[in-house]
Amino acid sequence: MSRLTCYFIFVIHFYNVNTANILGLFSHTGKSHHMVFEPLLLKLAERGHNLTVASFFPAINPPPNYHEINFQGLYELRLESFDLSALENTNIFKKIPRLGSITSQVLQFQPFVTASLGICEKLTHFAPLLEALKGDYDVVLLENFTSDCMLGLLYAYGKSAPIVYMLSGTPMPWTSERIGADDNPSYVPLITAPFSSQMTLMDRLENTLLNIILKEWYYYEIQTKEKYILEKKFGKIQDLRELGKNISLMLTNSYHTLNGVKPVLPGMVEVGGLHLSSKREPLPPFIKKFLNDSSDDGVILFSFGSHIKTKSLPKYKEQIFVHALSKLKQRVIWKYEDSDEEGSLAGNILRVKWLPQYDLLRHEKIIAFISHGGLLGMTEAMAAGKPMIIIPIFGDQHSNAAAAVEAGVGIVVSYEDLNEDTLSNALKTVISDTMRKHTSLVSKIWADRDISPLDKAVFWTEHVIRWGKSTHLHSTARNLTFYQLSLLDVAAIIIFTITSLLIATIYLIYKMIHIFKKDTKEKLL
Ligand SMILES: *[C@@H]1O[C@H](CO)[C@@H](O)[C@H](O)[C@H]1NC(C)=O
Ligand SMILES: *[C@@H]1O[C@H](CO)[C@@H](O)[C@H](O)[C@H]1NC(C)=O
Ligand SMILES: *[C@@H]1O[C@H](CO)[C@@H](O)[C@H](O)[C@H]1NC(C)=O
Ligand SMILES: CC(=O)N[C@H]1CO[C@H](CO)[C@@H](O)[C@@H]1O
Repeated sequence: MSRLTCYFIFVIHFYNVNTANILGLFSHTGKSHHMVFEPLLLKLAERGHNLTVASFFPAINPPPNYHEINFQGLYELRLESFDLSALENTNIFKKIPRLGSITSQVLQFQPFVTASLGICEKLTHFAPLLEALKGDYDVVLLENFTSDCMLGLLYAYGKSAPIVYMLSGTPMPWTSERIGADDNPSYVPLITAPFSSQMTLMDRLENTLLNIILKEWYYYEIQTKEKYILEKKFGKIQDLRELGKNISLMLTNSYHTLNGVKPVLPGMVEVGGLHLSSKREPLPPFIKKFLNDSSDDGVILFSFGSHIKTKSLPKYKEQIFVHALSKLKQRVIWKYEDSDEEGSLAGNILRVKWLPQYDLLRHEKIIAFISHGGLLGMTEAMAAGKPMIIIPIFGDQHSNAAAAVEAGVGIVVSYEDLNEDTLSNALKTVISDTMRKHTSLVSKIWADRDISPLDKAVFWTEHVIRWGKSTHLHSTARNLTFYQLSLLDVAAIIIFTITSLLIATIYLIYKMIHIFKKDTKEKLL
């Protein structure tokens, strides 16, 4: 190819991508979800694309080619709203080993039904969104979590733009099958389950049952009800489960070094870490001073993230933390909303209202992280190479934690059975030299990639813009039925054939023995 052709191809290609009109639809109300995708949206804008973004979290100082539709006020935001005291006496099946685990994993999704349907109902009447849906777009970016309302809306408006699904964590039980990615429950733990990829027979039984139950739950509790809401306003629309198969690409906020190795397809791109910025902001002076004044033993960071209300921690549990932490040589910084502006210091523990988590994790004085297992915080700790104690509470946290343990960068401490001894032992391990060295090694492997996660997300989004609506990144597994995919029909034929042969052989042998016996009897007579 001549240099000139190259140049032209470059120009055409650049021009082509440069003019893309991008629609981003993010109707989830958790801030942490949006934080993952905003860097991609801003990067796409920086590359000259024309963005229209609908979300609950407007960007700060967006560029002129970044147009926003603000969902704020449509629904209550989930910021520091999760009340830990609700966990004290919930599920009545809790005491029954497997049943308790299965029911609580299904039940924890129930609040999402109300939220997703409530949002769907409001969105179908939200004029700014409906106005934006009239525009022409080259690609639509969607967050997928617990709703497919947007898919139905796009369908109702006859939008044929290709769709890029963004997952703020590892895939939900009902997402992999959309593009035909394998989620074989024998070694792919469900996002809600506390399993690593190595499961016992009973774990696999639980994992398999939940895999089936949650897919059907989603179909009947969410997709069918959302379809009903949409049809009230727009008339007949296609089945949302079918519409889900028309997406072109999935970006998942995970990376196998931290989240475990799972089968991925070309259409399932792991971009875990895309929200991390290499920029560092100066630390608040009082935190800086606290770090500076600490000894060489280092400091431990403790945060339950942006969604959990720390002060809802029952007093007796708070005391367990305080006792275990005050015995340490290390100092502790604890994110605790109910503290003074300048932090509340007691002994070696500084409680702060808010903390610049990633900046702190990268600070050389911070040696370990106590976390609830939120994926963003864990990704940050992984990037910074700091080992973690994980106290998973709900949602994907149990599986995030199990994967981190498998990777050797975390220790799980149960929230339900929290006590001073287990916590103290976990602290001892996590600040040990062995664990810190290993985590630092895994962190380097995690960071060693062909291309940065943000550039990767940009590349694949533009790939979809260039090649339009097509499913060339999917596998045909998505069109197979359950029995075809699990080869139950083939197994049936094999088992039938073998059994028939076996029966025939036994029958023949029996017959021959019979004839032989008759023969000898006749001879003897
Ligand atoms: C960019 O998007 C905005 C808002 O959706 C739209 O009004 C405008 O016409 C678009 N610009 C171009 C050049 O397509
Ligand atoms: C989904 O894709 C299939 C196959 O490409 C196509 O026949 C169908 O019309 C699409 N449905 C929608 C709603 O785009
Ligand atoms: C922290 O300590 C270093 C030297 O140990 C000193 O130069 C710096 O001014 C101190 N910063 C603060 C905020 O106390
Ligand atoms: C396409 C899609 O499923 N989008 C959904 C992703 O999750 C959010 C949060 O629940 C929904 O509101 C979106 O509609």
